[in-house]
Amino acid sequence: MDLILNLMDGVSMPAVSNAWIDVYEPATGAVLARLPDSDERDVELAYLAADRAVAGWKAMGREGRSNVLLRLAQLIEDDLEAFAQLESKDNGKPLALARKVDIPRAVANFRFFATAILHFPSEAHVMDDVAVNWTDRQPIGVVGCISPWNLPLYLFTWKIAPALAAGNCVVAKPSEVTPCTAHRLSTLCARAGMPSGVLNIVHGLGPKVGAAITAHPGIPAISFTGGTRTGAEIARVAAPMFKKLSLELGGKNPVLVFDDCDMEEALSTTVRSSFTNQGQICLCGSRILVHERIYARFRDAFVSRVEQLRVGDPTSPDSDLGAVVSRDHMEKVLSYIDLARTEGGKVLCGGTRVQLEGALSDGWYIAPTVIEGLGPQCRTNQEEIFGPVVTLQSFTSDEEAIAQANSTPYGLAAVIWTTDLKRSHKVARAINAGIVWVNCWMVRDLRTPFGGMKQSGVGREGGVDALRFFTEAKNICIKL
Ligand code: TXE
Repeated sequence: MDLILNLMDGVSMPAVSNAWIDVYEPATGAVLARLPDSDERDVELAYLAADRAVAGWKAMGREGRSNVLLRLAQLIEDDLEAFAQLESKDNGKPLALARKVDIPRAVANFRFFATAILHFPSEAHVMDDVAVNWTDRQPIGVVGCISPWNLPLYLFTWKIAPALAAGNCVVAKPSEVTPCTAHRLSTLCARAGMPSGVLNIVHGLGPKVGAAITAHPGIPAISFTGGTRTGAEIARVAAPMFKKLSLELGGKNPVLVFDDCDMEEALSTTVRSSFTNQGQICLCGSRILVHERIYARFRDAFVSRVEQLRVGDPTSPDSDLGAVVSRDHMEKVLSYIDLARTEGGKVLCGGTRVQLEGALSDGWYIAPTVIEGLGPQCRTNQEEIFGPVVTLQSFTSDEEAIAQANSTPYGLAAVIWTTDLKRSHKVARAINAGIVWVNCWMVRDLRTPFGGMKQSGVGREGGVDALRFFTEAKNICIKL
């Protein structure tokens, strides 16, 4: 049984309570590891270690910090296969996906911000012969990074890389559901030359450890990715403390398929945008809106492709979908499929738990599910399901498609399929979402602002947006 340990001031250690929480393997339902059941005492120890390390880490300078993060990236890349196997085991996602996306992207996150910090500009504003202003961007100090279970190492590093590059020290909390790769990363920090206390990882439950980080008076900035409800709770605590907040929350993303689209491209990509990572990516497209002229053709072709998808052993190269992340989440997703039926939806394929054989018989698998016959305002089309479940709806005009796309409390991402350039500009600008893809999905340039509006979050990650979040801007005005 693997023991996950906290990283405290450069030392791997259990929680002060010496209590433990079980971590499960979604593919089999078996206990995979045990996790420290940390609490506010561990958060305080982590904060003190980070606070002690701030001056030294800042004094290393951008180049010094960049070299540490580049070495860490290389150590992860050298160990990619082990990280990928661990991520797949911990999250239930196909091993092929962890190998191709999750771990390479964690490496890219460190490399991107290790170099971005070297080019991070300050501005100057010259007031004729009166004065010159320059913007001094200093690290905040100790920052909190709280991450979810769907892309564990990918999103954990998406936060800590810019925080560290900018010169902050970090108190981080990965999801208690998928702690394994963050723990493996913690064993590489010293080898990368990262001084003790620069990165501290406190494992445990959100309402205990995450809440303690959020409420800690010495941690003035919190970067969070997770559910909208949790984001609201974090904001409730942090707002009266005037903390800086970056909240990357849920989504209910529309895919708009116009009748002039490249049908083959739209079909093959929409299968991916619906079911990659078992639909557990906040950027997945869960509401597919199709022009009525091509609705039947698209629906029939889409369903027949979805029926070909194989749900199976995450370690098998033949599996397109693995297991969803937990029993609770499986039951939540299945309850939404029941709700869809109750609301009058017609399940065109999937709609059930998948029972595998042998050691996998207790795993948490759901068949990729396509539902039609529901209106835009029903709960199934308003609430985030965050599993392998999509709905199909039709529209008759650009205006109706835009109205449907904008008809939920979320505003994270959207996909538009059309070959009409003018329409793509018009519709993309009319959709209330932070990220809009046209004729593609999940094409990501790390320099771009990443995040959503409405109940999908506050603030943007990525590129200079992340470096500006993790620094304080000071305007210094000097008389000429
Ligand atoms: O979220 P939770 P989950 C969304 C996705 C889905 C959810 C899945 O759409 O809705 O996140 O992640 C900690 N104070 N996104 O279920 O429960 C918890 O321990 C402080 C959107 O994990 O919110 C975990 O570490 N922390 C996103 C983390 O918060 C608390 C991409 C997230 O847990 C806490 C990925 C509390 N009171 C998922 N309670 C995007 N937009 O990019 C829990 N936590």
